[in-house]
Amino acid sequence: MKKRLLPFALCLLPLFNTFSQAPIHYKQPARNWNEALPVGNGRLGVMTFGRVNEELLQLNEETLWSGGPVEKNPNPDAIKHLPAVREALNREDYEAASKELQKIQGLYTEAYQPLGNLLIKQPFDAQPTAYFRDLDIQNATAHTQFTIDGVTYSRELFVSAPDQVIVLRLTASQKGKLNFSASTQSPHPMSKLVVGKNELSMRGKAPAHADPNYVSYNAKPVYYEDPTGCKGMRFDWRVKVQTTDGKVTADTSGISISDATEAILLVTAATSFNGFDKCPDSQGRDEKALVESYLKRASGKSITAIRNAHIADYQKFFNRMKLKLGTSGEAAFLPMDSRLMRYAQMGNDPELEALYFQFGRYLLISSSRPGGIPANLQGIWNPMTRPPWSSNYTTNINAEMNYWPAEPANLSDLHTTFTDWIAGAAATGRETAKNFYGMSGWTVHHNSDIWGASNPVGDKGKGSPSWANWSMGGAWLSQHLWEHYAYSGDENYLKNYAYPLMRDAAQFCLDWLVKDANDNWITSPATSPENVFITEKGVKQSVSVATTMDMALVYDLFTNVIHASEHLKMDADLRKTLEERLQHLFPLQIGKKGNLQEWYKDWEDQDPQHRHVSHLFALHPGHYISPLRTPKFTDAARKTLEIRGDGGTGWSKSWKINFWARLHDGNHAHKLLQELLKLTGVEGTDYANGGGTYLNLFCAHPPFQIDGNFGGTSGIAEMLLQSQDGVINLLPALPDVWATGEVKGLKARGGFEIDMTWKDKKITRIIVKSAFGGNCRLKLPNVLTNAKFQTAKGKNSNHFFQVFENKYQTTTPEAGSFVYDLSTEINKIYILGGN
Ligand code: FUC
Repeated sequence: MKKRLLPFALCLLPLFNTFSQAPIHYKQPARNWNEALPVGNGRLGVMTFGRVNEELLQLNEETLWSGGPVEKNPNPDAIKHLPAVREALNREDYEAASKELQKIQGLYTEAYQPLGNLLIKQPFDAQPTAYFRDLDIQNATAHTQFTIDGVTYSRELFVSAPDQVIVLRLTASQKGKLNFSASTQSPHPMSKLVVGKNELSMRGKAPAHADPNYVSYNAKPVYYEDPTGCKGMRFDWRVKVQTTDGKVTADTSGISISDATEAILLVTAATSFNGFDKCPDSQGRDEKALVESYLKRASGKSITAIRNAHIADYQKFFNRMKLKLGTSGEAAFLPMDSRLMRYAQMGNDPELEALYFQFGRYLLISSSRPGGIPANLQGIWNPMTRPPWSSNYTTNINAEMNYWPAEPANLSDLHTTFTDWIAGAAATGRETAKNFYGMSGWTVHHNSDIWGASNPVGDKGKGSPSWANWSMGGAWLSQHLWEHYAYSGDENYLKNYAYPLMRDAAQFCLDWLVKDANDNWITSPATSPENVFITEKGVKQSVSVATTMDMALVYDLFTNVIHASEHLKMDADLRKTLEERLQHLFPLQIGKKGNLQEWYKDWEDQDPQHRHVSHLFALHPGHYISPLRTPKFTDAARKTLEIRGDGGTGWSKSWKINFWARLHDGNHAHKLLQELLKLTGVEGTDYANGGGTYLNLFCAHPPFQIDGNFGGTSGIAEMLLQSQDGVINLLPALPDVWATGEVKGLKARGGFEIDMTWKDKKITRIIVKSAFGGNCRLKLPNVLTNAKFQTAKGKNSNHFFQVFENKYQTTTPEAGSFVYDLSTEINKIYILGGN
C-alpha cells in the first residue's frame, strides 16, 4: 500500500489550543467561483481554485474601477422638480409625486473591475491522490496539496501587506519533478503583455464606463474609449519568478519552469487611481513605478522573511480577539462541504459558528486596510466586468453592514477606510445637494463608488424611485463617523474630521425637513428602501412622506451631532436648532397589527416579508428602541419582525440576527444564524429565497455579497455584548446552545475591552480593560464579585466603575475626567414618539 500523507490540517491538530480552529479545508478543487478561496491584503485579492492541472488564480486590485471623477451636475433640469413632488405629496397624489421624482435622477455609478487571471498549468497524466486544499485564517494562507506517481506537490499562497505582493510557492517532494507554466489573461481588451526576464507584465486600461448589470438598453454596456479625457484608469500587474532551482524561460505564452523542486512566484499590481477627484489617466499615479518598487523590495527578501512579516502583520489584527462558543467534537475536523451539509441537517456545531465570526474578521482584514478603499459589495473579490449591482456601495444597508463588525470585533483601525472614503462622497454630495435640490450640506443617495458618486442614480429618469431617490445616505454614513469616535475616543479625529462632516450632513437634513399639517417635521419625498405600500385605494406606491426609516435616521444624526457639539463645545446655536427639531419630529407609530409602522400611514405592504427591514433602523443599527428603555416600541419592533419572517437574502438574515440580539432574544438570533449558515448553491439573483452560505463560506444573497458575512459577525458580537444603552450589557442575547463559552477582546463604546468566561449562562470571570479611562457601567446576567478593571498604562485612571447585577439603573455617573462617556446615551434621551 502506498504511504499517504496526512492532510495538512490534521497534521496540525495537536497544535490547536482551546481557541484554535482547524483550517477550512476540502478534499477536491473548487468547481466554481463560490467554491474558490479568498485571500487578500486589503488591496490585492486572489481567489484560488486549487485545481490540479490548471490552477486558476483570479486577481483583483481594490482601486481598479471603471470611469473617472463624477459629473457634478449631470441633470441640470432636476432641480426644477422638487416643488412639484412636494405639492403632489401634499395632495396625497403619490402617483404624480413618483413620476415627478423620477425626473430628479442623475447617472449610474461605475463598477468594480477584475484585474485578470493567472493560470498555473501543471499537466499530469495520472489522477491525484491525497488531494487537499485549505484556507488557514489563523495565518491568512491557503494551501493545495496532492500526490501523483509518488510525488507530493504543494502550493502555498498568501498576500502580504508589508511587502505588497502575492506569494505563490510551489514544491515537489522529489528533486526536479516540478514542471509548470504560468500565463496571464486579461478581461480588458486594451491590455498588452510585455515579457521581461523571468517576468510577465500585463498593462492595460479599465473601462471608461460599465453599466450596472441590471441595465440592458445600451448597445455597448462596457466601453473603453474615453471622449472626456478623464475616464479609464491604467493598470499594470506582474508575475515574476523570485527563486527556483529549475530552468526558466519566458515568452508571450507565459513563463515555463522545468525540472525544479521549488519555485516562488511574486505577483503584484498597481493602478493609476489617484483619488476620487483626479483624472485617473492624465492626473494618475505612476503604476509602473509602483509595481517595480514592490517587486524590487520583495525580490531581495527570503520567503521566510516575507512570510514571517505577513503573518505578524495579519495577526496584529486577527489575534486581538478569541472566541469559544462550545465544542463540536469531530465535526470540527470535517471538510467544509461535509461540515456545512451536516450543519444544515443537525446544527450543533458551535465551533463552526465561532469560525464564521472569525471568518468575517478575516475577510475584513483581507479587504480593508487603513489608507485603502472600503470593502465593496464583494469585498475586493470579483471576476466580472459587470458584476452584480456593479459591486459598488449601496448605502441603504449594504455598505454600512460591511463595517458593523469593525468596532465591536476589535478592528477599529480598519473602519477608517470607510470613514476616510466618506469625505469624498461628502464632497460630491455637497454638489448633489446644491445641484439637485438647491440645499446646503451634503447627502448621498442609495449608490456610490470609488469616485464618491452621490446623485440619485437611474440614468435621468429610468430608475425606480423606490430605490434610486432615497436621499438619506448622508445621515446613515454619518453614524459611522460618530461610532468610530465612540469606540476609539480619538478627539483629534472627532474635532477635525468627523464632526464637520456630521454637522454638514445634519445641515442638509435641516434644509430637507418640511412641516406637515399637524406641525410635525417630516421628510418629503420619502421612501422606505426598497419596499412598496398599498394605498387606501389599493394602488401600489413607493413615494410618500416621513417614512419611519427617514425619521429614525434624522433622529440618529441629530442626536449624535448634539452630543458631539456639546462635547466639543462648538456650535451652540446649531445645537439649539437641532434640539427644537427633535421635539417636533414626526414620531414613531404603532400600527393596527401592533407592529412598528413602516410608513407615514398604516398602509399594507405589497410584500409583507420584504427583505429590507428599514423601519427598524431605530432598533439596529440605531439606538432609540431598546428593551431597557422603550418597552412599547420594543414590542412593536418584535411584532414587525414576526410579520417579516425569518426568510430573505443573506444580508437580510444577517440584519435580523442583529435585530433579535437587540431584542435580547438569543435563541431567535441563533435560529437566524443557522439560516444564514445554510448551505446554498444558488447562483443567480434571488431576492426572496436561497439566502445562505456558499461552500467557500461567502454569503449568498444570492449571488455572493460580502455584507451578509460582515452582518453575521456583527450579529454574533451583539449577542455577546451591547453598549448602546449607556451600560455595557454582557451576554444580552445568549442562546441556550452557547451556555458555556469564552471571549477575549470584544470592544464596547467608551474604549472598553472585555474578556469574559461564562458557564451555564452565568458569567464566571470578567476583565475590563480601559483604553482611556472614563465611566464604566456593566450589566451582568448574574452576581459576580471578582470583576477586574485594568486601565491602560499611563492613561487616566479616574474612572468610575459600576456593576449592575441584572438590573439597569440610570444614576448620574461620578464626575471624572473622561473622553467618551457611555452615559451620554442615558443622560439625554430625546423622545421620538413618547413611549
Ligand atoms: C439593495 C438590495 C438588494 C441588493 C443590492 C446590492 O438594492 O435591495 O437586495 O443587496 O442592494
